[in-house]
Amino acid sequence: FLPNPKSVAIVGCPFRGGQTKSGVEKGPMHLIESGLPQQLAKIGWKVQFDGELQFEHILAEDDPPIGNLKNPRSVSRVSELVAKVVGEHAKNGQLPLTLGGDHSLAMGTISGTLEKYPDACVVWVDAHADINTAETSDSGNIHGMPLSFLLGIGTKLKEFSWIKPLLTPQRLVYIGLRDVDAGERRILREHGIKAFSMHDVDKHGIGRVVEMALDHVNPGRTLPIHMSFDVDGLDPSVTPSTGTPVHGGLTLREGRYICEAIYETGCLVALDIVEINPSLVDEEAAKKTVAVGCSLVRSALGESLL
Ligand code: 6HN
Ligand code: MN
Ligand code: MN
Ligand code: MN
Repeated sequence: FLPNPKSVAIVGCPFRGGQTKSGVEKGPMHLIESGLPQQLAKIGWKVQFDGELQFEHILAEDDPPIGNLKNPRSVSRVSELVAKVVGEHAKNGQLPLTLGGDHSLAMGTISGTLEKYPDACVVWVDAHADINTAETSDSGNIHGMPLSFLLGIGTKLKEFSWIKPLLTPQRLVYIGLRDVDAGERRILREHGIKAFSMHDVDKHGIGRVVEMALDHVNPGRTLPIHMSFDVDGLDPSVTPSTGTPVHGGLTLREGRYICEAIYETGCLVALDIVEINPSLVDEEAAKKTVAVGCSLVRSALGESLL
């Protein structure tokens, strides 16, 4: 499925409305300014980047909570636009690389991918399951909920009616989980969704975990893969500048290994790197987190393959 010649379209999404900490909207520009497009060109990719998407004009002026959902209209409109842009690039035969921004954007990116590849599977790397519904969420932050919308779990809201719940539970797999809310555990169990926690990584090693994850969602390695990578899946010592850090995460090598192994399948069709917040901690931490973000993308696009 990898485009030939290798062609990537960078979709910069300066959006923070899925959570409450400011700064995550600056993630994409930091990745760009630290040289990500040039780095990808250097490893053989034709890179298209026409500037970040502009969201100001579609952010809802008046966006009171719906139930406990914060900024629901803004999140919905932004991800609807992202879905269109990602879908277009996929249809053009490019690999859409979405730079976040918070993880609510994945409603858009995965919708865009499924538009072109209805049978795509999703590899979700994260400390969190991001599968709360409006009913189970304590925070009301929609970045903790994108997968419930994509799977069609929970109350349907007319504000999100553009989302086609095309993702199925058996096409989703997690790696890196270690902070899963009680309601989310229930959802994972009820829907039989496969998750590899940090406990599994410690027990089996990352090589075996990625193999088991792929055997579950993509047994013959014949289906397209959308990888959605939340940098808080890595340990906070590796990616400190992120909004919801959780100790005990993946090492840099484990993170890069996941990316390399996905690239090696030849099935990668779309990639998200989200939740880098350069305004948190300090400048050194931000630099480090951005550099790690770039390295994950390069690994997913084949840098380490000899
Ligand atoms: N993320 N489970 C928590 C919540 O608010 O629902 C944390 C979500 C974090 C989301 O990191 O993308
Ligand atoms: Mn997370
Ligand atoms: Mn939690
Ligand atoms: Mn996430």
